[in-house]
Amino acid sequence: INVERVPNFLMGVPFNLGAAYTGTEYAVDYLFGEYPELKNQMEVISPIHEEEDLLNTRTKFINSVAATTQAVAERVREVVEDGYRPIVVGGDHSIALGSISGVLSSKRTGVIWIDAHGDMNTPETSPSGNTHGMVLSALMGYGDSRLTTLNEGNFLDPKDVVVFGARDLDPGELKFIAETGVNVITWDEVSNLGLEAALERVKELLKVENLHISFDLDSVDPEEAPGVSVPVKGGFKREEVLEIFSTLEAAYEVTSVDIVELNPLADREGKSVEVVKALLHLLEG
Ligand code: Z70
Ligand code: MN
Ligand code: MN
Ligand code: MN
Repeated sequence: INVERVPNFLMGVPFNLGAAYTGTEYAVDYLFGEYPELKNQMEVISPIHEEEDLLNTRTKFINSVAATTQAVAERVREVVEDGYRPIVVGGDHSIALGSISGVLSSKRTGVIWIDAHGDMNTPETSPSGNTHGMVLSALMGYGDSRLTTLNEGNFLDPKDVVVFGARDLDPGELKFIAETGVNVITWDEVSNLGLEAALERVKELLKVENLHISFDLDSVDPEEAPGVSVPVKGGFKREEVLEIFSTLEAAYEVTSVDIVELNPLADREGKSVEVVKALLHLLEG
């Protein structure tokens, strides 16, 4: 634990238009209900709903996604300048476009993308048209210009990215990975290597000082944490998630974090919100 670390700044973004599913727009209220002290500690960023062309099926709700993530990016930029560490709780994963763009405007940062998915589609390759599946590619400069211009040309270098725990990659994403050289350690690879060795591999791959953790709750085994929009079989155990975060906190300057895709409508027995609480607690150090 780094005792000199800057204080956390908690932000909640109750947004769901990056995904095709209802639920994540209630995540922040749900979290406040389960964890009332948080109400005084977390700033809520209101989503911006723009007019959309609903016949556009390649990049659904893209105007709202662009406007909302822009607002997140601006707020994140400010809190970083003010000396805080932004912890952004969502909301669907499109909000990471805002948080990471906001951080990239002031410093180089590596990104570990902990997710069952790759989120590296483009409008051409996406099987769904949902922008939460296009975020990581947009941060590297690929995709619709309304998403790629947010970071003002401060694109993520594929070498500074590790996708960790993926177990549902689309054909277009596999092609993207091969062409760009993004580092990927799949869920199968983590299982074969063992978590500790897999995290060692992350340290070998990510030679950066600052690290952004973008954590999608669907990376967790749905048997342990079912509160996500599309559960995918397999995934990390709750204890493994905590081990991942503590290892990264010890190895890097973790300068920003996303915790996304909490879907209260699917969170039987409140197991996923417990994971969020445990992570917020761990990040408090
Ligand atoms: C698929 C797509 C996705 C989260 C689903 C799924 C993407 N690859 N991401 N749930 N969090 O539509 O692009
Ligand atoms: Mn995701
Ligand atoms: Mn996912
Ligand atoms: Mn799929």
